Order: sequence, then C-alpha cells, then structure tokens
Amino acid sequence: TPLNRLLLTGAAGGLGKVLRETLRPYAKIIRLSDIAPMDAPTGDHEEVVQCNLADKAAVHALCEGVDAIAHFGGVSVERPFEEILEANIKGVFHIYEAARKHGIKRVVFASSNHVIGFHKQTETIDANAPRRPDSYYGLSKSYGEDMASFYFDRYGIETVSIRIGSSFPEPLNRRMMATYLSYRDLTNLIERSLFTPNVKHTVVYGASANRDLWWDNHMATHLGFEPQDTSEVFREKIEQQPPYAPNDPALIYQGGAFCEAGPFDD
Ligand code: 15L
Repeated sequence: TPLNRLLLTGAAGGLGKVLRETLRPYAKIIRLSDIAPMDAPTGDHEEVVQCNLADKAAVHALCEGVDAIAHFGGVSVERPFEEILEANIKGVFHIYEAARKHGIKRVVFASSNHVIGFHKQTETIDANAPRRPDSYYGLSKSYGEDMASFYFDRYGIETVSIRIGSSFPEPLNRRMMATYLSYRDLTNLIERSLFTPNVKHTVVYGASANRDLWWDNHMATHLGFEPQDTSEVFREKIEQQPPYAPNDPALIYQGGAFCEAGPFDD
C-alpha cells in the first residue's frame, strides 16, 4: 500500500531529480523540497516547497501532513565545516525534530560510504565496523546515523541509513567499479527501506552487485534488498582510463579522493 504523502528532501540534487520520478509509485503525493529552485509540480501527485534545512521553523512546516521522509537534502561533497554544520548537521536535527512533532515514524536517510571512508579497500566491512569518516561531510553523515539511532531509541522513529556508494548513471572511474549503485538498485533499496516493518535503525550499504565489493550487508538481510545491476557492464570503458598512481587514495581507501580533501584555511 503506497504512502499518502512522502517527503523527498534534496529534490533538486543529483539523486533527488531521479527519485522524483522513480519514487512516484510509492506515494499518492510526493512533496519535493530543496534549497534550490525546482521544476513546478507536473500534476496533483507532486508538491514543491523550497526550504532551507538550516531553518527549523521552515522544516517543521515542511513536514506537516507527511507519512515518511526520504532525507536526501544537504551538502553532498566535502566543504568547509561551517557549511556542513548548517545544511547537514542542523538539517538532520531539524528533520528528526519535525518527524517527532508530526508523528512521522519512518525516515530513509541518505548516508554515505564516506562515514567509513578511511577503511582500506583491502578490507571487507559490515555495518558494525568502526566508523572512519574521511571528511567533514563524512562526519556529518556519521552524526546523522547517530541521530537516527537516538530518535529510534528515544522516540521509536525508525530509520534505514543507506551508506550510498556512488550512485550515478554509470561508474565515473576505477574506484566506482566497486562502489557503483545503479538508480534502479537505489530505488529498490529505498522501497525496501520505506516498507519493511520493524527496521529499528538499520544501516545498509548501497552498492549494486559489483564484482569487487568491500561491503557486507548480512546485518540488513531483513530488508530483502537484492541488487539487480552490476558495474561489470562498464568495465571495458572504465579500464580505458589510466591506472591510479600507487599512492593515490582512490586506490587505497574506500572513500577515495574525499580522504585528501581540505584543509580549509580561513
Ligand atoms: C558521496 O557521498 C557523494 O555525494 C557523491 O558525489 C560521490 O562522490 C560518492 O560519495 C562517492 O563516494 O563516489
């Protein structure tokens, strides 16, 4: 049974634009929000609300009448801490506070592989691996996961935190052969995350059925997520790119280039 109203934050972003279309079957109405302007609603099934996640009152209003939230908003790359603080850290707090006040019981949180980015590519890790954030961005996603854990334990609001690998139309480089998540697999994972009962706070890695995977989802089998796609179909094309230098973080760390972003001096 589809939701009555699903809120999608970050609807003008790279994934949000895709999910605006692909999540359509799962809710009668999808409310789309972003800090950036969005295309006008294309019918009665869409509502468009521009909103700054750092504005608590605005986020509270945004969540009125919502049954579930897919939180894809915020900054999606490494930036100075002060920017991450507003959009991601304050933003995720405002989302959960609004969920609590409006009685919203399910959140799908777009977390990131950058929560564990300083693990080596030679390791295979599960959801219980120590977090090794590789950036202020990764730290903010780690904080978001803890926010989800707290709001479940304290208020019973359930979340699936998806540690998304690299979700693009196709892998862009050699590292993404391992981290690629197709849009179809992302959509299926969100569907499982919205509708699987009793998820508590579940952490799941978002990757397609790639040949060389660093992530083990045995702790999230209750979601029943079975990726259909694989980066293998892009291997020939990607292997035309020059190999990485031996000391390139894209060859060493799971988080790749995020591991060498910054510092940001004033
Ligand atoms: C992310 O979290 C970013 O949002 C995305 O732009 C990619 O860089 C991705 O991780 C990745 O690790 O490839």
